[in-house]
Amino acid sequence: MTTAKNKNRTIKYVTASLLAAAILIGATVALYFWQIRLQRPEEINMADQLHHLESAVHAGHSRASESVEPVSCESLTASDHESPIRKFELTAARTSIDLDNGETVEAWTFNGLSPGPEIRVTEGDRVVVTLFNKDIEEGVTIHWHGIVVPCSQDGVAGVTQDAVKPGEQFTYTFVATSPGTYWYHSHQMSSVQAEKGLLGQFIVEPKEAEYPTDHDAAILLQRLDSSFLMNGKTGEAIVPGKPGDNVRLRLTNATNDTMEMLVDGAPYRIIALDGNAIHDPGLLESTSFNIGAGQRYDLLIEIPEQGKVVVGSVQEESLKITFGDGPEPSRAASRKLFSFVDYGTPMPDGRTEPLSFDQSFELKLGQNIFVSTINGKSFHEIPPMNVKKGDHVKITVKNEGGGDHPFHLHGHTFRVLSKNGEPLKGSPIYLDTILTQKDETYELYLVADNPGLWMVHCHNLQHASMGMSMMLNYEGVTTTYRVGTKSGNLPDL
Ligand SMILES: [Cu+2]
Repeated sequence: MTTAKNKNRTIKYVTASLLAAAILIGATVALYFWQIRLQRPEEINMADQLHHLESAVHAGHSRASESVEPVSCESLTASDHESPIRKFELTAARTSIDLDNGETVEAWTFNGLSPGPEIRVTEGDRVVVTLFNKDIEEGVTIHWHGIVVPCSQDGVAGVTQDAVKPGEQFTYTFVATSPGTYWYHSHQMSSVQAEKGLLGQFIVEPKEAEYPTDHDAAILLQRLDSSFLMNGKTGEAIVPGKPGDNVRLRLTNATNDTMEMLVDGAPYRIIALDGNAIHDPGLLESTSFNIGAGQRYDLLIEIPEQGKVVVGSVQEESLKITFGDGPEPSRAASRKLFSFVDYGTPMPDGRTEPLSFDQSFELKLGQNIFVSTINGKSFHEIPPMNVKKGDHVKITVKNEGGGDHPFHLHGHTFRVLSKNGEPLKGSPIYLDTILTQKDETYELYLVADNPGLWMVHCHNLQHASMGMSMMLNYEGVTTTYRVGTKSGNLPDL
């Protein structure tokens, strides 16, 4: 009797469990396909998506609408310039790479390398880069991360150009006006192509050095398939130098993760963020810093009389840059975390930002396991931020969870006004990518001085591919290119 009852109960329990599991699996599959559909629309014009709807993100006042002459993104090119021309060629190809840890990776490379060749030019140079695609079937582009280029040269598939297919080529031309540390990567299926290896560093040296520098080393952190690499190595990278030398270390985070970095063996200064100089940067000791995905930190370190300096990753202990000779430094027992809120000093001219803005936008970044959202919407469903040339624009970014969201804007640098309501107290901070962490709010300010169609997205490219990607569009700018499965241009997939 009891056994039959138990059996019955078991059957009921199993049936209920199976039913619950089926519902859960069904919902998961439905959500998955909904997300796939969102990522792969058939055909979208990113210049006029939802222009007819009232912009949900628009929270400020708008100037009286004057009619603006339409102009195509394609026609916005580098102005004629008498600057010296620097030519480069980058060929994208499938390449098998043998790593120093013995693993072989089927990578996608520029000129057979990942990272691709370091491009180093001087402030004011006219840069001409021809991209060839040998055999990447989905097509390739190059986006110049952080460099302010004209719209037609921004390298976003389906917005500023078509993806360059095998056997095709595309030539980028722009003037490197601002010295600093930048990088480049494909912006066709970026979450796939950057991780497959289509990226590299781009350094614009200043005409006149701001700091005495004996060695200038660019170091790129990347993740190639499952391995974390620093300049292509899974282990130690060595920078030359002798005691007393000043080393400028240009660190680029091309991974999707926030990397906490430590400097042991010497005090250091953070002299630039995203290529923008810090005013009056102080010496830091026993201080680590978080470099968000897409960001760059320039450090200045003097090699001590005795001993090594080690710049290492907290999460990936094997990843380190070493310079100097002698005993290994001991790791600081306790450490502070760097914050730009009170680093450096304000500019002596005390320049402040306008008290009123022509446009104000509020962007809430959110995420669940399938979708990443801005104001609850994803990708082309997010109304663009529409601006006019000359607008003073405020963007408030709120991280409402789901992880770190390094927020990246194309075509501009912005100034950080405040963090969690607290105005910045030190040096003015200009960035193109700001690391936002859970529950943080930042107010950003920019002058709309570069007409075009500009992507705004999370630089955890996985999040961008899951929908955390939108546009900042200038009124009147059009594009002949289309995003979607019809054209094959899928910039953030
Ligand atoms: Cu994100």
